[in-house]
Amino acid sequence: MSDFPTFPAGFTFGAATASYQIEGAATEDGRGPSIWDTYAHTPGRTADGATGDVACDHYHRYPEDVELLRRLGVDSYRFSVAWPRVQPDGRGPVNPKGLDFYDRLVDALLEAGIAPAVTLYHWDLPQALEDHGGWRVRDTAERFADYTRIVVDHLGDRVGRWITLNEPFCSAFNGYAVGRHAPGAQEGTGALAAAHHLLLAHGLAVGELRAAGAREVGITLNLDHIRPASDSEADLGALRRAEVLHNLVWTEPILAGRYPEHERETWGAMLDGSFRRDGDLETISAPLDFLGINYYRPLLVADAPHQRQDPAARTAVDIRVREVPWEGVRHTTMGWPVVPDTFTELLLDLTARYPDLPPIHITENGSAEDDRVGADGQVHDTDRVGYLRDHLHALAAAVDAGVDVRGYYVWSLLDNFEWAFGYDRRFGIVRVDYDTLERTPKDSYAWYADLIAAHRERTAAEQ
Ligand code: GBH
Repeated sequence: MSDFPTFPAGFTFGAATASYQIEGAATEDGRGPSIWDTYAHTPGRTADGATGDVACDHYHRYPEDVELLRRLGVDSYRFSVAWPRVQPDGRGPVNPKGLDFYDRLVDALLEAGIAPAVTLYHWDLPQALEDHGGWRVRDTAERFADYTRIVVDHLGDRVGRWITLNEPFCSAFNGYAVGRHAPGAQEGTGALAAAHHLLLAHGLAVGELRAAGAREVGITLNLDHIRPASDSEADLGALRRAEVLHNLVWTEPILAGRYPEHERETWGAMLDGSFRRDGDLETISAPLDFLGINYYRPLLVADAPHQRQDPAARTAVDIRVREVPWEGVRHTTMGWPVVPDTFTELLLDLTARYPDLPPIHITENGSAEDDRVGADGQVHDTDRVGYLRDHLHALAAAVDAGVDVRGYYVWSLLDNFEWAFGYDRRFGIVRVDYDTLERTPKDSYAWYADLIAAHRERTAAEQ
């Protein structure tokens, strides 16, 4: 009991998921294909050829999942809407059956006393839009604004919290430069254009959400706490380049209305690119009610040679940086080092850099662990409990130091489709048996439920 961190009254506790990772029902009720259907069905792209065709079958089992949330005691549930369910071609006609599903889900949540927090885009771009250039082209940002209007017109009477994009870093750079996410491209300027158009899509969507009277509007970024492998000039240079790639390309336009001016050699296209138009940065920097942050692990970086000799062949992530292993700490099954203090430091650094930062919601935090079902049929995931406990303590330390954090969403409610890793990595606080689709709450679920209950009891007593 005493190892529970404490948070201010009114703090939001939640759990998060994303459409393609849990829904399944990939061809049902008029859903169109997304870039992740295409990617996952391409041989060699995902572990064991895993796809989201069935996933957790949440599309059919959502009542059971809402009941799990209710028993957990969360204030809020963060899920994403699949664009290709709502607009199968990414433009034009609306698919009413797709909207119906989110209607049922939102109503079930409200019935259970849980506030829905909707992410409008968690990586499942309609394939039809990718066929016309995807995020490389400006039209996709404009189509996203149309789609946003459709969803907010439909759900805005019942949904208060809106997140435009989840981790545009991943969409732009994993998708169009590293190639380990859909659509699997490895490009230079194409990936930088994608980054800009994602930012623009965010800004245009904020405008639509405001026009519809949305209560709370934000975006979710995966920001990193990055350290140099040494204090050599070369490694400090690598640190500066990595900080632009991971953090500043996103925070500078959104929070300060500008692109980072340094490291011009690497990022000049963001400043001068033909894909930019006057007024874009103004759109992108529209004020937000909150900033969502996903945090998992710190990065250690060192100077490195370019991956490709020919400058014309270089991708946008070929920035002479290599990741160095973080020694002397535990690593999760993602291979990620567990260093909870870096969570506090990230939040303090961010607040120091942007004094006018909007309130923060931690929209994801959690760990993939080597879960085993014990002889008693239960999952005693002590490593995950330790990870959550230590990161919540680190978060409470940031709050105590004055960082304005309003909420925390654990990733994830359920074991699910972990992108290129397929079903091989388990992040859930509820186990999913992928043969029977049976759900079994893990020890971490019980621990999180107890933490929430203790918070309620303590803050009620304070009143
Ligand atoms: C978040 O991404 C996502 O929002 C969430 O969907 C995801 O499940 C969760 O974290 C856990 O990863 O497939 O080889 O490119 C955080 C960034 C994206 C980093 C997926 C790891 C997998 C490596 N993660 N990536 S690969």
